[in-house]
Amino acid sequence: MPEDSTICAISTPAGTGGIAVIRLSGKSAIAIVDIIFRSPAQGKNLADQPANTLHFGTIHQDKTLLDEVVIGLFRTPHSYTGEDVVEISCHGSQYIQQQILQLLIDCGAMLALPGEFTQRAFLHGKMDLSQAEAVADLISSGNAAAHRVALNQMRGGFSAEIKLLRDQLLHFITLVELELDFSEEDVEFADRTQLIALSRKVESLLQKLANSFSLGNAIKNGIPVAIIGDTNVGKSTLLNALLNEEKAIVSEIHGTTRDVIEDVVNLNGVLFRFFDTAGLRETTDSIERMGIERSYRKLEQAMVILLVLDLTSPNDSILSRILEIRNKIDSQKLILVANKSDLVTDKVRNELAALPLKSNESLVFVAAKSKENLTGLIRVMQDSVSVDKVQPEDVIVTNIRHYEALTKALEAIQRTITGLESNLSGEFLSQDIRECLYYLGSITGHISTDEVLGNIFKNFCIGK
Ligand SMILES: Nc1nc2c(ncn2[C@@H]2O[C@H](COP(=O)(O)OP(=O)(O)OP(=O)(O)O)[C@@H](O)[C@H]2O)c(=O)[nH]1
Ligand SMILES: [Mg+2]
Repeated sequence: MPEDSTICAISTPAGTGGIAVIRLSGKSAIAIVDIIFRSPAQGKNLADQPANTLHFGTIHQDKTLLDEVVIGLFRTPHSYTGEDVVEISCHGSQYIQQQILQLLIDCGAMLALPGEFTQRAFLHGKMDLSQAEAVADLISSGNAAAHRVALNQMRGGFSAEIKLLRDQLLHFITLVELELDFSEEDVEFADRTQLIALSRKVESLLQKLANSFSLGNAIKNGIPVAIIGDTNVGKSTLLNALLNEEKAIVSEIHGTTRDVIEDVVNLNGVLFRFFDTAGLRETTDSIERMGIERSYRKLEQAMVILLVLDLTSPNDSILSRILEIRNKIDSQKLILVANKSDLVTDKVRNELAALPLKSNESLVFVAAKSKENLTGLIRVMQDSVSVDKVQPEDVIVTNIRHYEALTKALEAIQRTITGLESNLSGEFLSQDIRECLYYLGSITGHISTDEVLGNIFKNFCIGK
């Protein structure tokens, strides 16, 4: 039980830094540290000190001095976990960190499990489940957009949206269930047209949140960009240039790349996930054909498509490829990357530049081999995605668990609407609304099982 035990862990990353922080949480946190801590002020005990204060002193192992430290003192309920919390800032030596940790365990503290500090914060009502999950996202956020979205979620933006939905549904269900209580009298408390309007509002909010997941996922894991085109046009050369690394094999032999090659890179603060694919051509080679099928699959899954064109190829083969790919995509951004600019004259370039483009298309001239105009291409890629336009207050779903719950809640509210429209009895309506409430509750942790909690917190690092 969290109430009984006091946990401890090193909260700073493994390795040697200037300082390290060892954290304790629980009823005996202050008493345990008092055993090993000595203040320069005679007779000073941490137990007598007020909350939110810092104390300089030393830590002793038996009679020998181990380190000079600063102690941060927090008292229940005003701490990260909601319990008494002590943070020991010591020097960064791994030896010192381990010795202090061992001393704390000898004095009765237990080594914390991954995420146990945050789990305790959740159990003590300091944050709901989606906020706790955002802590992990915030720690791992590696770009500006991911940071903004995680911070908003941790501070309760997403929870507030879910609470709003829950409140509306609770109002709804109260009306319907009241009606059930008075079923003998055949009264109708809940005006059906009003209920339909309310359900539609809930439906559209749920839909908006669920739709935000593809952007949320892109922010967290990188915007999926497929590099597509004929064989030998320079797709792998372009991938390597973007990654600034010799990731894929490049050669003048057609059909060099046969499988999808994937890597993530942060370009000017936006995370992109590139997929270099097998070149498109007619082939009798069954392995190559499988590779080409994968290329088309990546084309469907990507948010941005870089269709690489070899400017030295005949004009009509370039055009027919553009037409083919155009017909295969709908809302995705298509960037025509006219490659090998270094090998052609202005006349060739101008011919392609005269091609009328659709609103979701752009044309960029590059020479991947010499990295010419790579910055121009990166700029067009960035402009084509809304990731860096994400505002701090935008609620964007980044977590697959939340997305799945939202989808289930959406299905339930859609059933409710159908039910209302076909005059279904209150009993059945209330079942569907309860289901919708259940899934919303599972996001914030109003409804949770030990199994769900275990799964979420085991992915945290120890010390958080
Ligand atoms: N001159 C010039 N050559 C280039 C350029 N980009 C690529 N190449 C050359 O074109 C050839 C094919 O490049 P790759 O990157 O392997 O082409 P690919 O599209 O990945 O080919 P597949 O994997 O076979 O589909 C290589 O010899 C590259 O050096 C460029 O901008 N200028
Ligand atoms: Mg290749």
